[in-house]
Amino acid sequence: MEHQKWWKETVVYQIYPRSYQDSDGDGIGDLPGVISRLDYLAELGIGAVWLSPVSKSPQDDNGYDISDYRDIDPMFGTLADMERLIEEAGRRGIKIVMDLVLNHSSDEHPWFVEAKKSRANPFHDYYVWRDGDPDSPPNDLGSVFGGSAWQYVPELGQYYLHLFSVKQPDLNWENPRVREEIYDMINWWIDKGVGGFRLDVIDLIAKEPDRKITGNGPKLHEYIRELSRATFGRADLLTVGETWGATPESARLYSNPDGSELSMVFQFEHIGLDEKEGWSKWDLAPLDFLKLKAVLSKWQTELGGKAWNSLFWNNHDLPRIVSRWGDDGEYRVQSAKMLATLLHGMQGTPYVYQGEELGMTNVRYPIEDYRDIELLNLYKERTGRGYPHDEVMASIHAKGRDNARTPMQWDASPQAGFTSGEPWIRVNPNYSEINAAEQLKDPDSIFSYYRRLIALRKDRKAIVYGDYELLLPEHRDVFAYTRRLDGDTILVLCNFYGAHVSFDLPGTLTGDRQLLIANYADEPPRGTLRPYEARMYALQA
Ligand code: TEU
Repeated sequence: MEHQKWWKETVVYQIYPRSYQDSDGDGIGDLPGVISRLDYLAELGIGAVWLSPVSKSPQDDNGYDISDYRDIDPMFGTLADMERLIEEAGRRGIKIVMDLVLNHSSDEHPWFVEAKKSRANPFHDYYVWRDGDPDSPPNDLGSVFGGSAWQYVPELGQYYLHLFSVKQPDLNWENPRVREEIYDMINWWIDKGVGGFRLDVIDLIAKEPDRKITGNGPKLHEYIRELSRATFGRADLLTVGETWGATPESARLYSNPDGSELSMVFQFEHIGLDEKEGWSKWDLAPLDFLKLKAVLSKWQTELGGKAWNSLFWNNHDLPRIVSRWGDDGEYRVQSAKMLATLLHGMQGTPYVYQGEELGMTNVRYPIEDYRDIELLNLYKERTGRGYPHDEVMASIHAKGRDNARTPMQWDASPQAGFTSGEPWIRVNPNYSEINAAEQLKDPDSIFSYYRRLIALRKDRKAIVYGDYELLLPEHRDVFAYTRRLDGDTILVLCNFYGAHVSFDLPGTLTGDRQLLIANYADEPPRGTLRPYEARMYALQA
């Protein structure tokens, strides 16, 4: 059986602080706001909160551009608020997982301010510089947010590398002093009692820009092992790396059970399955369902016993899953519950992104109402290149990151109870129907369903540690699998679409069974499922 670990048995809830709860009426969520919602989180039953960055930042990329790693941005509160959050959460059995942005800093970080002063400055080498002429960048490496990844600084006659915005210069991990500074900072946070870290784009830190290698550089695992040894390796923390380029092979290194690297990584192979192959996330294609089954199952079996999966549909960069692969119209409630069952039944640590537990949906705003730098750059770039406005908006409505960033829908009062002021981004107009206050009272709500799913993990070890096996790989509507541990067999049956379906299970799985959870009140005839129906059973041995 798998090594037992607290972070395998828990469910993590991601909070995007600027959109969670505002406490002071400035329209931006903050730490006292999060503290005021800890009882809600305790009721849901989660064991850890991953907090998107709250460090000091000019907010060019909503906090993923950090100018002081050891202080809290005044918009979110103070260091004392952060300490209070760690303590108050701890009292409710919830650990705080911080977001570490180690690939780049803000250009307003004192290191970069110094680095830009001269080539001889002791901080110059903290970043990645190349000589060049004003109109010929070192090469054609592109930024994830559009345009060149190189920015010219005339006073130095040099370019610096920024894989994200120009205000996010890449740190130079080849410089041992950079690594030491980072380790000191992480240890400082560990001593404050955080429960773990999510490591932003950690697979980019070992880039070799001259060879146009960005992800998975040759020294990547060496750096991560050093990082772990110098910091979190000494404590029993949850560490999760964001790795867009992970493969099952590399994940077995990142998440080696010997503890030399990280607890687990976020892999994104399933996330790209509704894009035109070889294009970008904005170039839409219908989801290939058979491939989704194959990809998720491959990760289950290839990591089983050798590494540990993270399980997620959503985060602050992704559209809302119920709008994406469920049905946010007629079957919103059923499909949200089905998607939850499918994911939480697998082997790995589930992550719930704020509002997912309410079935919050995507938005369709006019361009003026969006705030995200990636989306706004895309709009400018594509309309500039002659793409029709409607086509660009269709991509934005489907995939824009602001879908996930609209304010949390707490209740039916103005601004969904998120703020008493003007929110930094418009509230989804459906908040009077979809909100936490309604769902807390309703035993059939999506919230109540998540709470039961999360509770189920706590009393069925097979859901946490059991071996996974996919059933019916060729079925075009049904996603079915088993989990087995020491004679306990769990059977998960999900209809991924909105029509009635039938299927045949292998004879060994058709005996007596006990229902653990389902999104319809009564049993369907054996071998059939209703629209978006999900059922989880324990099979009698
Ligand atoms: O995201 C990494 C990243 O590559 C994303 O920008 C992703 O490619 C994009 O959203 C998909 O189009 C991390 C953070 O999660 C993201 O919020 C930050 O903007 C980014 O790093 C830079 O720190």
